[in-house]
Amino acid sequence: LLLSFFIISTVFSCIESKSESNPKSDAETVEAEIFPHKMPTEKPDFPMSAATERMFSYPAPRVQDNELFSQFKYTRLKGFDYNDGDGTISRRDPSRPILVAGKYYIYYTKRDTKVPPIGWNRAKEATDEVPSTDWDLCDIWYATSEDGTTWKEEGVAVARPEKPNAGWRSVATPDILVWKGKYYLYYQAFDEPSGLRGDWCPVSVSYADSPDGPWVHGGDSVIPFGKKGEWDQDATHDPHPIVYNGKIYLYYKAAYNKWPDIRDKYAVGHGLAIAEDPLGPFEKHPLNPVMASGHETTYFPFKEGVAALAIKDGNERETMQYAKDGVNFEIASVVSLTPTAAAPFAADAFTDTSDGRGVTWGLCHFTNAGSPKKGYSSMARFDCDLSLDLDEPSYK
Ligand code: AAL
Repeated sequence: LLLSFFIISTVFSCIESKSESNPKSDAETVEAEIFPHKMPTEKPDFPMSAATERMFSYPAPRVQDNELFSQFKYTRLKGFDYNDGDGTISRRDPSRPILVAGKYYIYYTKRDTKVPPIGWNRAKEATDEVPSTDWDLCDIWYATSEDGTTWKEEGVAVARPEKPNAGWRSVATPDILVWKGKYYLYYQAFDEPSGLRGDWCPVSVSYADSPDGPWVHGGDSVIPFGKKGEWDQDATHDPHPIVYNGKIYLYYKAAYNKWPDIRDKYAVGHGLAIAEDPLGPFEKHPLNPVMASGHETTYFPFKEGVAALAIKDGNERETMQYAKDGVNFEIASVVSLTPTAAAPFAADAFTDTSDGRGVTWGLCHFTNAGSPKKGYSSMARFDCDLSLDLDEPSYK
């Protein structure tokens, strides 16, 4: 490590001495003496190693110091019971919290089954009472909080409809949109036990005049599947809307070849579907997928563009990304111990801002994947510093 630091320092001082020509002010001289090895902002024109050259493709020389770098602190939530972790109760994939009349609201997948899930690879054995995966046989519940840590579970928001309506097998993984004084929940609607042919499901929407409901069914297959052979032909997951450029930007994920037999060709992409009305029609962006890494979706307004967190899957796993136009994302920083299914509180997610302020906390989930017999998830809070409004960086 010391050796590589020495080599990098030498390269930088060499770069600097080659690019130096203007006389320095006193302050610059002092700074240059204390910090002699400053990274030049322009790429110099002489031979460099691949690693040194690559440093000029990052938006900032030191990704740890830029605004889209953070560490993450986790806190156990109060107010939720999990039957002593026997796997029969699960809460996962929370929506982003919204603040209404002094109370935060979240919506999430809840499973309350007689037995824990048996696993996607045994999906054929799933019954009306035996779930295949953690998100099989679920309903969408909601909870409120005054501080984001202690929650009160209020009840069901959207229940599984009667067979054969879309989502009769399970409704899961919701997220929320606030638009013109109304509330819209987008969620995955399963018509078969997850794992049977993959994790196949489209997205449905319900809406309400109040965050407490009642929720009215507003449509199914809101984001149309791609044609056969396309990356999102069988699944649209993790719907995640923000308001941007006066429209609804609905980001979503498709995991193709996820299960069961072509796992070596598994890949994940995120798409963008845009609409002028929350009930659609949603038009897919021609450059989809707009993100080729990341498991669940996490997008929020940042400056004039959109920031995203890519976790878990893909070549760019564990990165924060930024797109000035909400479409063409670039790596902004590399992060670790990232929140799974992150749902940050973004006060300006739905205000159509062109000056997004970022986020400092949100919810996520942890999964007890150790034993398939006890597979369940619980929600947690994370705190971070991905905001432009903090005076003192707290988790850099
Ligand atoms: C999650 C999400 C979606 C998937 C499953 C439940 O991590 O990506 O919601 O369908 O796993």
